[in-house]
Amino acid sequence: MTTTLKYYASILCPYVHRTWIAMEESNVPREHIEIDLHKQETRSEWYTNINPHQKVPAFVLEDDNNKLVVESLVLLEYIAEVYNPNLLPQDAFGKSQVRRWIAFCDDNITSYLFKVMMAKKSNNEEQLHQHVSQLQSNMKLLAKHTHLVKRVQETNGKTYLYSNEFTTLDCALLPFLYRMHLMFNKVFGVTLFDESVEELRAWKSYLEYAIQRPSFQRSGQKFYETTPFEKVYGNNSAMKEYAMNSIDTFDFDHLIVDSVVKKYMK
Ligand SMILES: N[C@@H](CCC(=O)N[C@@H](CS)C(=O)NCC(=O)O)C(=O)O
Repeated sequence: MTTTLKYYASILCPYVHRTWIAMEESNVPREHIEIDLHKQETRSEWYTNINPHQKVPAFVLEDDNNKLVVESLVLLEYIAEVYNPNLLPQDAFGKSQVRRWIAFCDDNITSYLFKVMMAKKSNNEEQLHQHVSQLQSNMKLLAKHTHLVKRVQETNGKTYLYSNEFTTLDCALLPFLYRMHLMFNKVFGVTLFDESVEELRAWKSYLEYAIQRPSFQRSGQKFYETTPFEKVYGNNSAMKEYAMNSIDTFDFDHLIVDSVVKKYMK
């Protein structure tokens, strides 16, 4: 098993967030190297030499000839296989279903964060509402197939997306669902979780429950519990820009919303 893993990350990035949640779930020992996305550090010569794809997240396996592992969904599989098999169901059918719904979410849910943002940026309200309604239909479909409404009722809201166990599907989707929830309310002025639709109520309940998980907190608002504040702050111009120069002033939601608005919508 790899003991020295270099983790190239950025607190702003939802793809990184997927892997950070899984790392916290699995207590993966690592060296965190924060990449400054606002300064396009992924395109720098030094980073390109490490990762020619010029993206975060990335793992470099120091004990294994500095091998490079990239792509957030591949990294989730890697973490599950090397560190934490409990992130996937134990049976082959269960594993196949988690992977199936991850693929579904990538095409039919997570992509809507960017679609809605682009519609808002071009002031196309009609397209924005079409995207929201298509997204809600896709969410209803997933809820139907995973029996989310029934499980939420049976467990009093203590359930996850595929089953009552937390899986890589939750790691893959939560960063995007959370950002959508924040952006839709604060920036787009639309309600994602329409209370009159039972499947969307179940989704809301799922999000509220899942984000209380320590792994979600420790990869977001409370990241400094496991990753030294200076590590992330030192190299992060967005944090400095929004004056989050201490743990007391750090506000994850504010950082996410403002940096997304600044980068994509101005
Ligand atoms: N498909 C990649 C996407 C990763 C990605 O797009 N990361 C962004 C930050 S959120 C990035 O590194 N962008 C830098 C750039 O494009 O130069 C994954 O799932 O890991």
